Amino acid sequence: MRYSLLAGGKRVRPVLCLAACEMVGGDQSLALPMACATEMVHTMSLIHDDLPCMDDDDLRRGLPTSHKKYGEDTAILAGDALLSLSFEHVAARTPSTVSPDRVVRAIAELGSAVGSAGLVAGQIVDIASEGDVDVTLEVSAHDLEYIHIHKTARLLEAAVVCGAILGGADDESVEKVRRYALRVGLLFQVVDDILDVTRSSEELGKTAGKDLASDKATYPKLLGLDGARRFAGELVGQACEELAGFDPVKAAPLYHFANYIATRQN
Ligand code: GRG
Repeated sequence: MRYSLLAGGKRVRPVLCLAACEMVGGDQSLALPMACATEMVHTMSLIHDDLPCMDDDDLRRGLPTSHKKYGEDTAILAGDALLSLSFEHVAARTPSTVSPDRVVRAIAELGSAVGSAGLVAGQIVDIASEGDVDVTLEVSAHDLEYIHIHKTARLLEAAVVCGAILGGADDESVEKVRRYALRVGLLFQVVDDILDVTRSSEELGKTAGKDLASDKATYPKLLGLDGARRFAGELVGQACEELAGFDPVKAAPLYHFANYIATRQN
């Protein structure tokens, strides 16, 4: 559990959680256990995603994957234990100044982002659509968005929404940050797809990268590189619109985060 959790990574989900808590006027200590929990859930999903029965990856965050280092049995159990600890940590460690009602709402948000309407749903559809060459462009774009919303955006959404709930946000503000996070989550993946193409083009010294050549559905493949870039621009604009009603100084971290995701180079 420690090996994978403390291996590094960008810590995007905890940072978003704390930034949302502060944006709505809460002290970041109120959301710190939840911020840690989102990273535990994320890390366990990476451990399971890397297993031989899933993506079968050897490296993660620059180190041998959990199953390469400790064996498949231990890796599965480390993931299970991290998932369990994430919920225990929020329930046991959230400061008692946060009302039990808010803690329970936040726990329900996190649970929904993980299960059959969240990460697991995205992974199932991803596995089912692998190598599916018969899908039309329209269906494929729909599937692609479904996979990204569930595999990536839902947990980012939960991080931001839980930060806001624990920070004391009213219902309207919670829904605004939810829409912000969904746009940013999708943006994260669109930019990932664009970078896959541009990076591999540079590496190969060619105009078409490996993702344009592979069977895997990606945004540049479905919309073209310029279309994917336009889509990314629309998403960042829509995400930032949702922040318009908040104190601009307190909203600055979330505003800049969306722009960072849109312009990141790695
Ligand atoms: C959640 C019960 C449960 C099971 C797991 C395997 C699985 C079901 C889901 C796969 C989820 C997955 C691996 C999604 C990819 C998400 C993603 C964008 C990963 C990369 O995130 P970064 O870039 O990584 O934030 P770092 O290493 O920086 O944290």
